[in-house]
Amino acid sequence: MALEKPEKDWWKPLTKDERIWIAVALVWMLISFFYMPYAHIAGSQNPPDETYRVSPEQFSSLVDAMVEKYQVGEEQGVPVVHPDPSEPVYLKSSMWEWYPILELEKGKTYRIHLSSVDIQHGFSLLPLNLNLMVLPGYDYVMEITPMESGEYHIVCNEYCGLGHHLMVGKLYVR
Ligand SMILES: [Cu+2]
Repeated sequence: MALEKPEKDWWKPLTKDERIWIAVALVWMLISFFYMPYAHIAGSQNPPDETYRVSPEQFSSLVDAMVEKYQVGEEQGVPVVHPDPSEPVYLKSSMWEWYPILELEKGKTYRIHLSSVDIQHGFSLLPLNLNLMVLPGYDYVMEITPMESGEYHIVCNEYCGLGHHLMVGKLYVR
């Protein structure tokens, strides 16, 4: 097949179907456009706005102090910690581990401090859809009140190297 010149008058008026689809796309685009600021203000799904600078060394020592005070068990070398809701709770991410395993009480409100001691990781709480970026040098404070008891998993959703797929932590709600 030889290449041919395009038709001179390639433009044809829009058909009815095309007009409908353009209208649908336009309306949907406008809904999305206005919904974003609305959800930011009215929805309660914003990422935490309480953050602090923290060095990996400082953060590690806060984690270790909590583990020493509230450890109640151990699973595959990772301490299980049952912290006091009135005190800050720390969760450390590193290649390729969430540390420690937290055991929380249903209906109590906790302030969980999240940070990484090496590179960027992603906190993803399953089966809930709670996702946060975890960065070295920053302490993110998320306030949570678990409402259902059970066993939850924390998966890393930010590719962080060879062991990324093994980076699964646990969280218990009793
Ligand atoms: Cu990771």
